[in-house]
Amino acid sequence: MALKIHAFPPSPRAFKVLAVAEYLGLPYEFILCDLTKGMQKADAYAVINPNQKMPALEDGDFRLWESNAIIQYLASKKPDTLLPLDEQARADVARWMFWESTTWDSAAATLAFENFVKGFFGLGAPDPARVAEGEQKFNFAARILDAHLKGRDYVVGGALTLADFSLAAALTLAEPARLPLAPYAEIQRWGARMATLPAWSRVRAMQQQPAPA
Ligand SMILES: N[C@@H](CCC(=O)N[C@@H](CS)C(=O)NCC(=O)O)C(=O)O
Repeated sequence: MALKIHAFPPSPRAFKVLAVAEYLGLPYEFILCDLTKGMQKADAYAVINPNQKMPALEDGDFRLWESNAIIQYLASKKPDTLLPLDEQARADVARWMFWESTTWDSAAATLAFENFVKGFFGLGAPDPARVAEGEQKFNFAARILDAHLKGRDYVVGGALTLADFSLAAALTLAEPARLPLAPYAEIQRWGARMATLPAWSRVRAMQQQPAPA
């Protein structure tokens, strides 16, 4: 039975899940969880994810939410591809994915909400105080990631891992979220490399498709 992925592609959290599934060539059924229609609030969906948020995954009776947990599960289907077997490299990938959840995603999401999501959902103008807070959090995190990427093509070791997918997903909203990336040449270089992946382009195309009526 194919995996089912419930996702709203414009969201970076959905993007990372779809991009990993595409990269690994895993057969999956894409189920649009259209946030513009409030599909995440449907009773049937709350059974899959009681947080009433997407993304979520179903693998037979097994249900999983939290985008980083989902990509970890997807990678476990193709061992030693995006999740190294070496224990220290694996811990390093986990470190960056936790940092993504606690620090990087939270900074990028604040700016995405103020500068993009509010307009998208007609929720009013960006709040300058929240934008300033988001920029401060983003700059704090971006300085760390940019310094780490100096001299590296990928976040962990010399190969592509889940850490790259998890972190780079936020860059897909860089423009509308107005992420202040200009000072961070290393992040831009690494992000441009990620964008050359065919899996990346395929999910970018899904982001651009209008939701079916
Ligand atoms: N930490 C969660 C965050 C999931 C999340 O916040 N999803 C948002 C969109 S990016 C959502 O579905 N929001 C709908 C709502 O809050 O009603 C993950 O990474 O999966």
